[in-house]
Amino acid sequence: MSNSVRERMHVTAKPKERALLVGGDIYNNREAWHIDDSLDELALLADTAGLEVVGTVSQKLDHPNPKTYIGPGKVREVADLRSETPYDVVIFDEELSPSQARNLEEAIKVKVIDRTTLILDIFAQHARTREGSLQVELAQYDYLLPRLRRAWTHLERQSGGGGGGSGVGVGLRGPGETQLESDQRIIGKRIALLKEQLADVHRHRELYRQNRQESGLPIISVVGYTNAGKSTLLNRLAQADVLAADMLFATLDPTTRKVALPGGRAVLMTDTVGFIQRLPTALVAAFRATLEEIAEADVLLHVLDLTHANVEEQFKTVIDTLSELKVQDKPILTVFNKIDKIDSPSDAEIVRMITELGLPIDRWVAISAQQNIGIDRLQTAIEQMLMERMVKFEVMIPYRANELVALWHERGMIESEEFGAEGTTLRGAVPRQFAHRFEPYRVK
Ligand SMILES: Nc1nc2c(ncn2[C@@H]2O[C@H](COP(=O)(O)OP(=O)(O)OP(=O)(O)O)[C@@H](O)[C@H]2O)c(=O)[nH]1
Ligand SMILES: [Mg+2]
Repeated sequence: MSNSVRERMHVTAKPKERALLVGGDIYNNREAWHIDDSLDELALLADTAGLEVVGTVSQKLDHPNPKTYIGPGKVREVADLRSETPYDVVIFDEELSPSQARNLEEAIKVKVIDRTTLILDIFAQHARTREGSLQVELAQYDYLLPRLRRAWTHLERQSGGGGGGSGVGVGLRGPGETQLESDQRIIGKRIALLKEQLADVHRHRELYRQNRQESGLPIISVVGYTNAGKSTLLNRLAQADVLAADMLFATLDPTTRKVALPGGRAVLMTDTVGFIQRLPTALVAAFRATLEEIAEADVLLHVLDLTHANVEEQFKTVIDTLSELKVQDKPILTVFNKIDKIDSPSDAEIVRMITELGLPIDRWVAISAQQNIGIDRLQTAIEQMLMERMVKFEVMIPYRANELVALWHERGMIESEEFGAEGTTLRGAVPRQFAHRFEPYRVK
């Protein structure tokens, strides 16, 4: 689990572990992604984790086989394939039960992991902050605990119980393996400790959050599918330097930056972990505190890669995830990104593309975060949405209450300002949460 181990894995030129991908095309699963798209995404995940994908196998199924997920014939086919196309690990595109994984490993005689383990592994590699690392470790242990017997028997057979041997491969980079029972006890303790430490971190975060709310600046959360361009957009707007990279889950830890809008107002903008279809429940649970920050936002920017073949599926996945987090009713501005990749990106062409998608979208803008296209329109749209969340007022504030004038300047919009004998007359709008403080001075 140490960072040095992880880092070493990336710099050495050790041959990559070879992975065979397996997916079940479940009949009747209409909500789901098309099997090929899902397997393409799994290949990207494998690639991000540093594996080399050597092949893909899929099977049409009425329902998953309770023992081995895919049918027994297919299991044999996968095992036989190994002499022709050697592989070191098999990755299933579905969450496997502990017994399914065990049966599969016995039949195929190679390490078998699932989509969830792979995602957890990528998160472990990408976590940078203490909170991020604690959350991932907790999710890994939670996921691993019921699967421990399998990990133990598997390792015992493979490397004589040392757990060393072929090194820390994907899916094994988690907790160590000594003796099963004491392991379970140790892991139980470790989970308790992690939860305590996380609670501590969250108390700090709570303080930080209070400060932020007292700063009174509007909060904008940038959400969206992984690799849509969220960090690139934040970097563009805030001249920040968040890591933006062509890989899945480049960002794990939330970053907040102050962004000045052209109208003179400042907002706080938060970039956070990207979503993905079937985000493992263990991760959602571990990252809940991080994700719950989205609930604080005044406006959500939903960044979508308009040029992605699965833009529709990605859109739905994000909306579903937002509903799970109970923030689907927040004002959302949909930001179609990467329009520089479109051949003739005339406004008409983009409107046609977006209309054709037929997504239930209220408001949107099209931009290229990377090529700096449409950023001014985006800023105007953000200002407009914030404006709608404000209350119009005309007030006469006596000089003795001058701090309210300062507050208005900082947070409100001013249409006119006149200085009279008794005080300042202001016309414009202020954010809803401050309205009660101006109410006593209303002119009309
Ligand atoms: N062509 C093009 N590429 C873009 C644009 N915006 C972002 N990208 C690229 O898309 C990839 C992902 O960008 P990120 O900003 O890391 O995406 P993200 O949404 O933060 O992704 P995660 O943090 O992994 O969830 C990077 O390679 C970016 O350079 C754009 O407007 N046009
Ligand atoms: Mg990012």
